[in-house]
Amino acid sequence: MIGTPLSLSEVFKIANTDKGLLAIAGKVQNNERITDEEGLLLFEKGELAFVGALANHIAERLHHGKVYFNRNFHIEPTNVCVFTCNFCSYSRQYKHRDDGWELGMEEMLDIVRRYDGQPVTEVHIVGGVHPKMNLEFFCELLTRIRAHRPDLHLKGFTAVELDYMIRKAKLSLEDGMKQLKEAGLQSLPGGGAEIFAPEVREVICADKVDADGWLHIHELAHGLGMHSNATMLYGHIEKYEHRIDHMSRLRQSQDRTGGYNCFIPLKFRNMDNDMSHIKESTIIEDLRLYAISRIYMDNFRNLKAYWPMLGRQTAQLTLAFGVNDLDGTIDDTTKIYSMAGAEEQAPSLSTEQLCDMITAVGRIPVERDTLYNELKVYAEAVVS
Ligand code: V47
Ligand code: SF4
Repeated sequence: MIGTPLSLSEVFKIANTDKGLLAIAGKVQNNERITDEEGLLLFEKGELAFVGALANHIAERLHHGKVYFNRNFHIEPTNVCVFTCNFCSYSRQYKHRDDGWELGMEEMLDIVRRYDGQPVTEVHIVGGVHPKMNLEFFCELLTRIRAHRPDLHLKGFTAVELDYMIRKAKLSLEDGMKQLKEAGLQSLPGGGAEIFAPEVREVICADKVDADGWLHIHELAHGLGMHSNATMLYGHIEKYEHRIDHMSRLRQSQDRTGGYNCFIPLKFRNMDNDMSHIKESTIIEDLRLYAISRIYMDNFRNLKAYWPMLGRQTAQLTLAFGVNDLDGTIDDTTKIYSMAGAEEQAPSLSTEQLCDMITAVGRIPVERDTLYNELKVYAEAVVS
C-alpha cells in the first residue's frame, strides 16, 4: 500500500537539516498558510519524500482517504482555432480546416443522445476557437442539451473561448456570461490558464487572453453563481518562480471569490507541436509538483490528477502525493492529450476500473457530481 502517511515527527526528522523546510512542516501541522518564498523553497529543496508526506497529511486531514471521480463525457465541437499556442498538438488553422473537424449542432446533440439512459452527470464542452462558431450557436447548443437532458451538468468553454466569443458578439463580458448562464451553462473548466507570467505567455501562447483576462472571466462567473476549475500547464520553459506566481494569483483569486472547485496541474506533453524539442518532465518532478500544489494552495479543497493526460498508473501514484480527485470516466470523448502523445490513446474507464484504481492503493472511491457533492461512497477500501 502506498497511502500510509508518515507521522509529522518523522517528517520533521527528514527536514532537520534545513530550518526553512522545518518551519514549513510546522505550518502544515498547524494548518497555516505558507508564503510564496516558502513555496519556492519547496520547489528548490523539497525532496519528494518530504513534500509527499506533508501533502498526504493535508489530503488525509481534508478528505479522510476519500478519492473522487465522476461520470462524464466530453464534446469537442472543433479543433479549428484562431490562436497558435506553441504547445498545442490539437488545433488546426482555419485555412487547414480540412485536416480538422467541425461538428454541427445535430452531431453534437447525437453525442448527448448516445448517453440516454446512462447515469452520466456531466458534459464537458471544450475545443478550439473557431472563427465561425459564435455565441449564438453555443447558446443554442446549451439550450438544446438542457432541454434534452435537464439532469446533466453543463461545464463548458475555457476563458479563452469565452473571451473570444463574447467580444466577437460585441457584448460586455458580464452580459455575455449572463446569456450563457441563461442558456444553461453551469460551470467553467480550468483550461487556458497555462502559465500566467507574461514573459512565459509571450513565448508559448502570445495571442490569447492574458492572465488578468482569464482571472476576470472566472471571477465574473463566480459572481454570477457559477463555479469553475483552474489549471496550470507545467514542465516546459517555465521556472519555479513562474509556477509560484501562477499559483499565487489563483490563491488570491480564490480568497476573493471562493468559486474554484479544484486545481488541476497539466503536464506538458511534447508530441507533434512546436515545442516538441522540450523534454517532458520526469515523474519525480510531476509528483513533487502535485505535492507542492497541495501544500501551497491551501484554499483549494480539491486537487485533480487528470488521468488521460498523466496515464492511469502515474495518476494512481499521485494519490499518495496530495491528490484527491481523478476526474471521470471520459468514455473516449477527448483528443487533446492523445494527439499530444499521452499513453492513453482512447481514454475511457468504467466506474469499476476507477474504483479498482482507488481501492488498490487503500483509498475510498466516491462518485461525485461536478460541484463535489457526494453521490455514492463505495465500500471501504480493502488494503492489500
Ligand atoms: O488549456 C493543450 C492543455 C488545456 C497540451 O476543468 C496541453 O476539469 C499538455 O483545461 N500538453 C485544455 N497540456 C484542457 C483543460 C482541462 C482538461 C481536463 C479537465 C479540465 C477541467 C480541464 O489543455 C489547455 C492546455 O493547458 N494542453 N495542449 C499539451 N501538449
Ligand atoms: Fe487553440 Fe486552445 Fe490549442 Fe491554444 S490550446 S491553439 S487556444 S485549441
